[in-house]
Amino acid sequence: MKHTLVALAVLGLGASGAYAQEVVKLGTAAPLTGTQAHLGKDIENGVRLAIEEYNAKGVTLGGKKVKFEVQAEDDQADPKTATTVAQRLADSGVKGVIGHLNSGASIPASRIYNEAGLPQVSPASTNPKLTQQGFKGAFRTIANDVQQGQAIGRYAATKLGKRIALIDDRTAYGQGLADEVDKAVKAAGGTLTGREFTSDKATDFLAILTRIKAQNPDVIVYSGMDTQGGPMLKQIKQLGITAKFITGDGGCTGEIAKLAGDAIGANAFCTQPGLPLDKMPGGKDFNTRFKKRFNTDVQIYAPYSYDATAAIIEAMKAANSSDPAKYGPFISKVHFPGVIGTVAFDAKGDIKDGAVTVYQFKAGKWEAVQ
Ligand code: ABU
Repeated sequence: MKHTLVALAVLGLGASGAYAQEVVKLGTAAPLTGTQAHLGKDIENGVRLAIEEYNAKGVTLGGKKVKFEVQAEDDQADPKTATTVAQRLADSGVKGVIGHLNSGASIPASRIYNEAGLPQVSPASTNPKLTQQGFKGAFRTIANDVQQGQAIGRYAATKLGKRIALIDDRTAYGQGLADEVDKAVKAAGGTLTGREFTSDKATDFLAILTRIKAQNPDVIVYSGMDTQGGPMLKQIKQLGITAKFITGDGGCTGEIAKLAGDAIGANAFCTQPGLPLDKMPGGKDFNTRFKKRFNTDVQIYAPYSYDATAAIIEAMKAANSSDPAKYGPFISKVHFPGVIGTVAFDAKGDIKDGAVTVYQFKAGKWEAVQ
């Protein structure tokens, strides 16, 4: 039943007569509504662009021309909803999943994909646990938070100041990254003045920022998403705190600047696990095609979701099959020039040679500084 729904043979007319074209459905899941919808849509658009370009080039599997289609699901950045949409994707017979955005969604969903035998490639979830659970089908095209946490902690303690206050949003991403930053700050000779918590729904940070102000840190490290980071920067300014501010990829967006308004400046830094878009081998050309197709800028994750989709399709081509049981083992063997660089995975399913870039907010935008 599952297979007849998805591996639906449709009749088309080619130059030489009738041919059977098989529809291969891929799933993608991310927050498509709510405060993180701009990032979720970025992921979905990357998937759509990849699929449209593969369809235009033409892919033949098992002797049949295939047409890729996308089933996009909204997980609302919520762990429970993520498991519901993961089950829906598995039940509707998609052949692989690109997603989710949030580690707190990807990790619980990964259990369902694993049970269904469905490969999952996340373009954004950076909590190390995703690929440490022993699930053969779990991959990511973005460096993880061990690498990112080390970069933030080391940069903060060696370039921005020794006394560091940490805030995290208690999500799998926020807490996990903050734990890595904590270790890296200490390893680099810095001191934690305090560690505060908020949530990924909060808008008022005055109480925790007042406590942080009393600690007089050189740097505030915020481990969470841009929707909280923007208002937090405003409240940092409101309280007259002059500490430098650094955040990870969840806050390393144009959106945080929009939300912060004039409260963001050269005191603000962020990191992204990957190269800047214009330094990615395929970045400039990707940016042009993406803007032409969607009339919007890349937020952050679209190149990673484009390459995640490509990894699945390249594995299908290598296996000459869209059957997850047949092509799944080929994902770990892919090695191709993607937008982000060479796409190849280590034994756990993490992208090989993942880089981390540090940015500073200068002249109205994020500029790579390291
Ligand atoms: N990597 C930052 C945002 C996504 C996550 O939760 O991992």
